[in-house]
Parts: sequence; structure tokens; C-alpha cells
Amino acid sequence: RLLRIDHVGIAVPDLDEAIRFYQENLGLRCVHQETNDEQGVREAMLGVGDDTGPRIQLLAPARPDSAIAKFLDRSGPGLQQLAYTVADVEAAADALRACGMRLLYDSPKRGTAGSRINFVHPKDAGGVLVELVEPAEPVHRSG
Ligand code: MC0
Repeated sequence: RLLRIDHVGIAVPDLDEAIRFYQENLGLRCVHQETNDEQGVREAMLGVGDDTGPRIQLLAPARPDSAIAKFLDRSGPGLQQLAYTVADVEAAADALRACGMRLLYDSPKRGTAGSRINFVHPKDAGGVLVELVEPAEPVHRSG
């Protein structure tokens, strides 16, 4: 039910500065940027190489009471989440609930580029905040 790694999310204090760092020093390319008001984040998606594989997501707080602001206060900048692509986020969430994991939302919320998302609580996944991403475009299972 987890099809591939969708992206790895990194909390950063300043989005523009982080994009510059990744572009100039690591040669990654910014392929998408948006503000997600519900999540309280400004985010950028960076492609690696030919951009056919998982992306790097830079996450900066848009509000002081947001999840990313809290993460930066507690842990500082760094890896915040690991996101998997799924074909059906409700079915994937139900399967993980059936294994005893706590999902953060009863029903999916809106993620990057019109995707539908949910999260497993990091305490139920070995200390990793796991995100489930159902892209807006239907997923090709073999791709
Ligand atoms: C907290 N903890 C983490 C963690 N955040 N562990 C690993 N990775 C993280 N990212 C640990 C703390 O160190 C603490 O451990 C315990 O979890 C605290 O749990 P809590 O009190 O239940 O929760 P909070 O208040 O710390 O919040 C954590 C939680 C929150 C995961 C529930 O960040 C949240 O709701 N996240 C989901 C939304 C989100 O992350 N949005 C931003 C990305 P100890 O051992 O000290 O107890 S938006 C996004 O990603 C969208 C745009 C997209 O991709 O499309």
C-alpha cells in the first residue's frame, strides 16, 4: 500500500535562504512553491537530478503556532517528516489504524499541489513523522 517515497521534509527557518542554499550548493532545482494556510507552512519542492525520484520538501513556518514553528523551537532545523506516495489515502490510513497506529486526522487534509494527506504520529512509527500522500493525479502503481 506504500508505493514509493514521495518526499523527505526538512524544517528550515527561512524558506528563500534555504532554497538558495540547496540550489547553489547541492544543485537541486526548485520545481514548486506554495503556502499552505491550514498547515501554517511555506513550502518548496526541490527535484533531485532528473526529478524522476523522490523530492526534497523545504518547510518554513508561516505562523508562530504552527507544527513547523514548534518543531524548530524544540529540535532546530533538520529532517521533520518522511512521506510515502499512496493510491488511496483513506485506505492506507485505515490499514495503518488497523495495525494500531494513531493517524493525526480523522479524514485527509489538503497537501502540496492538491494532494490529499494524513500523518502517523511519530510516537507510533519509531520516532518518524510518516506522511501519506495521495497525489492529485492518479498514481501509476508500476511507475
Ligand atoms: C514531534 N515529535 C516528533 C516530531 N514532532 N518526532 C519526530 N518527528 C517529528 N516531526 C515528538 C516530540 O519530540 C515529542 O517527543 C512528541 O513527538 C510530542 O508529541 P505531541 O505532544 O503529541 O505533539 P507535538 O505538539 O510535538 O506535535 C507533533 C505532531 C505535529 C507530529 C503531532 O507536528 C503535527 O501535527 N504534525 C502534522 C502536521 C505537520 O507536520 N505539518 C507541517 C508539514 P517526546 O519524546 O519529547 O515526548 S505540512 C506538509 O507536510 C504538507 C504541506 C505536505 O507535505 O503536503
